[in-house]
Amino acid sequence: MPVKTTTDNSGKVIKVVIIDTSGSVAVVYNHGATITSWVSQGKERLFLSKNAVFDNQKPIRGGIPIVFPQFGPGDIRQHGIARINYWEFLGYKDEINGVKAKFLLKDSEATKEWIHSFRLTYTILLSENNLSLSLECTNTDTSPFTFTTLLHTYFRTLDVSNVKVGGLKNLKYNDKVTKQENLVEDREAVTVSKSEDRIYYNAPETVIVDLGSNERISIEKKNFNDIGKYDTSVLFTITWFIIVFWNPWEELSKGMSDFGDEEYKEMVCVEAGTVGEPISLEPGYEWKGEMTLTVL
Ligand code: TA6
Repeated sequence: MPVKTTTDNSGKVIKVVIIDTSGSVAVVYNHGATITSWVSQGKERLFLSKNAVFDNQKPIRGGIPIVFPQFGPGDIRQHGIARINYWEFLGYKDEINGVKAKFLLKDSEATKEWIHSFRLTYTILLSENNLSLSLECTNTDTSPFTFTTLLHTYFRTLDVSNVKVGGLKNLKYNDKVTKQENLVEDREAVTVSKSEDRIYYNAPETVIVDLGSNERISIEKKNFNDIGKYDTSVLFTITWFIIVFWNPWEELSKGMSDFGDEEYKEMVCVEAGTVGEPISLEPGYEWKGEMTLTVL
């Protein structure tokens, strides 16, 4: 059985376990449709804090939270409403290239913090070495809206001092720790030895995350920076492809109740999204962004 679901007393699907024939497993909590585990080739690839809270109030600390419709602080809560709301499980399909599961978040009383009408469809395709994630946002409102979105991936590492992220050299970035902007990365491999919070702009198609212990994962974007307008109702706007690089390090993580002591040594966030230029969507139009994680 490629998908196992857990329901609450009211019959609501609250957890979905997706299993590929190769033995890869992805676990999705419908609290934010957050992938909390991705086991590929027998190894857990994502970090999940031992203090993560599953109370349907706080976002889950770890896995792949969905940031939508706002990256960071702003008019609504930090990182938006998608990662703290219940998503409907739309079902799955056992396909040749893996198992595909779909989830849906629509505007409701629970999302009214963001005033717009929208549909957000999340498609997870799990296969032997890959986890492909696709977000489609449709403006079901009567007026245009803008949004930013990002997949806030927490990668697991045995030792953060061995992490090297390749593919960011020569990119412009803003450093949210030092508050410096328009810097240019000059390293072939970006490493972590202190609190880091950087936004790299106009990232390449593929970024390689070397997690040490011979574990490397590529982040391949598709459509996150689509340009042009198709002759259907699909508008692929010109968007920035961003990589956010974050590790709170010791001091900041100590201030987070859902971050265990020393856990900062076991994770690095390398996040794909479009948080530079907000995406503007006309009524009836749809935006789509895709990311594929591949174990190399
Ligand atoms: O992605 C990096 C970041 O924006 C950091 O600034 C930090 O706030 C992190 O996200 C975690 O945010 P959260 O709201 O999940 O604690």
